[in-house]
Amino acid sequence: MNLVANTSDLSQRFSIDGFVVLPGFLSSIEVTEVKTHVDRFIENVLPNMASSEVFFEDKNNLAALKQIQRMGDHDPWFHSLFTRGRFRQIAELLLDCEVVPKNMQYFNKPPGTGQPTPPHQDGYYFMLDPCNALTMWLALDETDQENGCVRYVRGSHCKGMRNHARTDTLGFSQGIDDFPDGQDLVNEIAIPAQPGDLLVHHALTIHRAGGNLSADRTRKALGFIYYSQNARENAVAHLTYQRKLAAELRSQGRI
Ligand SMILES: O=C(O)CCC(=O)C(=O)O
Repeated sequence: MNLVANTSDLSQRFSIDGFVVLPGFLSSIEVTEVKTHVDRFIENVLPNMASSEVFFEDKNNLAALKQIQRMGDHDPWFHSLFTRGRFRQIAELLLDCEVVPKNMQYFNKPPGTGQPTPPHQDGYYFMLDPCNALTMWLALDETDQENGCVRYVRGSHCKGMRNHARTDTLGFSQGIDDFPDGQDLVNEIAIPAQPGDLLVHHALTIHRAGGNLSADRTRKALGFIYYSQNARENAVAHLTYQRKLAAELRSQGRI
């Protein structure tokens, strides 16, 4: 991709739509390299992580792994991918300032069991003031409506924060409680993706994803969360919520 030639167009589309898609952001060789490191991480690093950072659709089944938190904090290769180079460069371009790399995540929806991602705005989880942040979503598999591609509500980032309420979805504990309202579905767009495509959305953009209805197709992706350096996090409220949630999930035997 020619980053320099496309920068003003990208920024404009991001500010109007609340998301942008960068097809082929990584080459197939680069995707293979990332996937090799994901496999290495799962084999060598994941076994030493706290259960509050690793989620399974069925915690007795490694093939049902659905989410890993803070990969960059646990592994130098992912730390470097997250904090240097092209991903951070795009975040700084779209937020138009220096950024704080906050959380790098792995997402999978295992075939058959991968649950839908509830409609939400990431900013509700982030607890920022102002809510200036973005999430990148890097496809590692071919993704479509059958295996649960991401769906964005175009322009929703301009309409403020919606009410959220507790969900039963592991890894996405809050969802918009009145979704869909009148215009949500009209403005919603499903984004099929190829391995290496990068989707980027603003922290106020409403998004969700279907479950994985396929018999044998995984739906693997990496998420990169960057905050604007001008956004202040309510760190105490955030930590308190995370601890309460982890205690609840542990007492239910879900993590
Ligand atoms: O992978 C998914 O299903 C959704 C990811 C998501 O909601 C996010 O990256 O903010």
